[in-house]
Amino acid sequence: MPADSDLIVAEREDLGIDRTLYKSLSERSKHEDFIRRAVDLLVERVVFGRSLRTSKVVEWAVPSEIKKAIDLKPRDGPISHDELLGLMADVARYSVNTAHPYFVNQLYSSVDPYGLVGQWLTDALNPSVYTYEVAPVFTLMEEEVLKEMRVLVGWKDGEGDGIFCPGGSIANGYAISCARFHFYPEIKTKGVYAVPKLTLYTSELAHYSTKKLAAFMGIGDENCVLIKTDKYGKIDVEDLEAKIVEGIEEGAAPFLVTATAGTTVFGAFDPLVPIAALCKKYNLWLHVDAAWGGGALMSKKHRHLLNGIELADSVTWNPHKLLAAPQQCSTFLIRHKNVLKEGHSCNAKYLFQKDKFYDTSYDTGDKHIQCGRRADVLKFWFMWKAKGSDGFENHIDTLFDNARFFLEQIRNREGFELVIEKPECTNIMFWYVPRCLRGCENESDYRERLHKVAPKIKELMIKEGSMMVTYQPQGDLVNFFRIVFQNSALDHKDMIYFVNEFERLGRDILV
Ligand code: ABU
Repeated sequence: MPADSDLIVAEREDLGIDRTLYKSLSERSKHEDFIRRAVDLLVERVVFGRSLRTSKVVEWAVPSEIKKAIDLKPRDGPISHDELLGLMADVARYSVNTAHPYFVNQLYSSVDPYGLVGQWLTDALNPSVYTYEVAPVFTLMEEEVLKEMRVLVGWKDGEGDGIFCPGGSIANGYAISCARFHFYPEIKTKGVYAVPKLTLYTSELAHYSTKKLAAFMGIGDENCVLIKTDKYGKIDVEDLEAKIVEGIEEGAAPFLVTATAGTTVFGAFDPLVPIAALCKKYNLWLHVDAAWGGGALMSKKHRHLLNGIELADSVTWNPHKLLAAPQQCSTFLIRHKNVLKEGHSCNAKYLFQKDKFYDTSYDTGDKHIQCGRRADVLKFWFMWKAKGSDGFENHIDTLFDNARFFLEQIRNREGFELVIEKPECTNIMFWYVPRCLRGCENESDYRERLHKVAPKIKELMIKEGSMMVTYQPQGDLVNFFRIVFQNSALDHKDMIYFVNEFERLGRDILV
């Protein structure tokens, strides 16, 4: 009597589909043609086809259209290689074209050619970076890359430790965890019941992750105290000290300040030197969230923005942001050598056996809260090899030059109003004022009407696919655009394109 699996094979062969293709191994006879055609599709239609300025940034479709265009439901039976290639094309077609030069919507953009190949190599090798025995090259590569990043931060000889994390939010969470363990090591065994009421401090314009992770880690988001900012979006150091003192007087235990080097919306850099002085005075851990602005450390011309970062206890730096590494590539760097390991290790015997035949100090996975972990280092290392530090410096200098050029273009152009006169990073914030609102600034409903402009322009740009730029309100400010530059393939002509495109889409809208 044939086994069930043989029956299934026979049944599917009737339909012309080889049912043995469920086996998870690439075999030249079965997969070579498919893989080569898939790679060809990726190279031609995704990589090169989607980075042309003449193509659309997005093929907008409502959910029902995408559901109709792509059979999203997993099915009982397999489909053919030709059908799979068709699905690939459909997925690409309806996905946002983040490689497009006019995708300037988020704090990441472009698909760097070397980063992409590095990522493909990572995926083909499919490592999980927890032990040296399964990821020898990546373990050593992480050590070198993270050390070089610590040198750029300014810690003597690159001293300390570091890890690649799944995103900047988690890196900011590691800062909370490490700071807490540093001051209260009993937290690891006894939990939050054994420590005083902890408070941490960050600016009202900081990334929400510090608040979120404070909640996640049992500190409570109300104990993440938000500090006022000035008109540039920088933390108000006097308010910071006042709030720390207030916390102490109320019997709380302040332990951490998270300063930001490149805030998410305004791109503001907090004044790190006076913040570090306060941290020293009150014996607090200083973490710098440089997820966005960290890339500026690679430029002699712009690294002054992060003056004082060398005084930090820890730093978040996401190469997938300003340095344009592919998603995702986030790091947490720490000046204290052993805190990550001592604060997080669990010594699972099935992974981190101490009696292995090699130097098990290279089994670095136990200092992470993750177990399985992608090798996000390779794409960044590969980019660094391909471009050199000099290439990254040119990249950063180009971004800042483009941002300044764009700023000067809109500064005196009718219809454009700057939110921040002198933005520090490569995000520029502005309102676009259509003709119907010009001269109405003193009317009572002006702000309400201006608030409606950005969503309307956004809808037009998305439906045409001509560019993608995000907008948001912030505090008392009604909706404004934030255009973000981190693709160094853009030039001044592109900056003029953006300005003209805002005028074309927005000039005559009615609100
Ligand atoms: N850290 C995520 C930032 C999201 C964005 O504004 O692009």
